[in-house]
Amino acid sequence: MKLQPKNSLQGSIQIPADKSISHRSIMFGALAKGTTTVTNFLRGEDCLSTLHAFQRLGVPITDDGTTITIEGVGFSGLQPADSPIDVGNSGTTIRLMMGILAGQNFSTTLFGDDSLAKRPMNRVMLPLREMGAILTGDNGSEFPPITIRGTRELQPISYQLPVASAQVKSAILFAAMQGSGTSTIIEKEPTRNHTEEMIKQFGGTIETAADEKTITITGPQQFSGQEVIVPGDISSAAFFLVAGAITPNSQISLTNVGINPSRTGILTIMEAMKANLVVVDQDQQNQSATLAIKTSDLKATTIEGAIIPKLIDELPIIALLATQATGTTRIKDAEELKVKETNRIDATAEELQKMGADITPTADGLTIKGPTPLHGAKVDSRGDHRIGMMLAVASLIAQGDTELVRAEAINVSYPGFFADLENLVAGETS
Ligand code: SPQ
Repeated sequence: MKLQPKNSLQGSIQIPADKSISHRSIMFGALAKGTTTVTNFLRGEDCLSTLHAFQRLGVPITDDGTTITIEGVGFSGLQPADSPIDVGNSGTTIRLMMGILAGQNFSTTLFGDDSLAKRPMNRVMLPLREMGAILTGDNGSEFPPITIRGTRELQPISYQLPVASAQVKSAILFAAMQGSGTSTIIEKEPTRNHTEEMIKQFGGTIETAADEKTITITGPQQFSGQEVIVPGDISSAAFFLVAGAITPNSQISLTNVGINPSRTGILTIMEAMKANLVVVDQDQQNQSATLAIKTSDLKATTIEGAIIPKLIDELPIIALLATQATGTTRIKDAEELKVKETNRIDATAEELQKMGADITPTADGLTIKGPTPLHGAKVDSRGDHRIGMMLAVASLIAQGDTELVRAEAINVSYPGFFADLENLVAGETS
C-alpha cells in the first residue's frame, strides 16, 4: 500500500468497538443460561475467530448485521468440535479458551496462524495443569496447536502470576469458576479487568482486594444472559490520538472511546508529554468518553513500572509519538512486547529506523531521541496489526512516499482504519 504525508487532519470519527470486551462478550454469552445480545460488537478478524470457535462448540450465535445474539448453553452445554478449531491470529481467543475448555469433559485442539504458533502458552498451561486439566503443545512444546483435555473436577488454585497478563488471569478465572472451591490469583501488576467486570455483569461474584492485585473467586458460578453494549477501543483510538498530535494543523475528536481505568495509561503518558488532549463528554455508566486532540508541542518522558500493563498495546504508537518529542523518551519494564504478534520491541525499532527515527531497542523496551524528521520508506507490518497502523500514522508526517507491506494485517483489530483516516484528511497531500 502506498501512503503519502498529510498537511492536516480535521473532523470527528467514531472509534470501533473494544476487542477485549468483544471477545469476552461471546465467551460469557456462551457460558450463560439464556439469551445474550451484543451491540457494537467488533467484527475484526480476531473477534470473529472467537465467534466461530464457539459456534464450533455447538453454541447458536447469529449476527443480523446490528446485533449479535448468543443462545447461551451454560457451562455444561458446550459440545466437542469434530476437528481442530482455527483461532487465526488471536492470542486472546486461544488463551482464554484454554481456561474454558479446561473445565469441559472432552478434548479440543486449538491452532492458529504462523504468528500464533510462536506465542508462549506455558504461562496458561502450567496453572491449568495444576488445576487438573491435561494440556499439550505441538510436539511436547509450549506452542500451538494446543490440545486441551478438560475435566469437570477442576481443583481451586492459589497462584502468583509470573507475568503481568490479563490473558493468563482470565484463563485461570474461567477455569476456577467451573470447579468447586475458592481460588486466589495474585497479579504482578494490575492488568485490564474486563473479565472481572463481566463476571459481575453476568450475575457472578468475584472479589478484588484494595491492592487491585489479589483476586478471589469461588466456583462453581452461574451466569445469566445479558445485554452487552461494547464501548470503543482505546487501543484503536491511540493511533488517531498520536496522528492528531503529530500531524501539522490538526484538530480531531474521537467519539465513544472506552476509558476503563485499567486501559487509560496512554492518556496519562500523553498528558506527561504535554499533548493537547482533552477528555470530554464522559459517560460514567458506559465508561466511555470523547477524546479531543490537537497538534502538540511534545516533551519526552519515561514510561516504566505499573503503568506498562495499562498501555502495553499502545507502546509501538507511543514510540512513534516520542520520535516527535523534545528529549529522550525511555520505555522500560516492557519485555512482554517481545511475545506479542511480533517481537514489538524489534519491529518498532527496526521499521521506524527505516524512516529515519533515532530509536534503539533495549532488553526491556526502547530509547527514543527526538524530535527527528521522518522520511518515506518501504516498511513492513510483519503481519502485526499494531505495527501496521503505527507505520501508517508515521507516513502522515514522513517526507515522500511510504510503502506499507502486509497492510492487510490491520483487519485483525481495525478493518475500517484507512476509511477513518481518509475521513480525517482535510489538507492537500504534500
Ligand atoms: O489477542 P492478542 O493477539 O494477544 O492481542 C493483543 C493486541 O495487541 O491486540 C496483544 F498482542 O492484545 C492483548 C493484550 O496485549 C489483549 C489482552 C486481552 O484481551 O486480555 C491482553 C493483553 O495481553 P496479555 O498477554 O498482556 O494478557
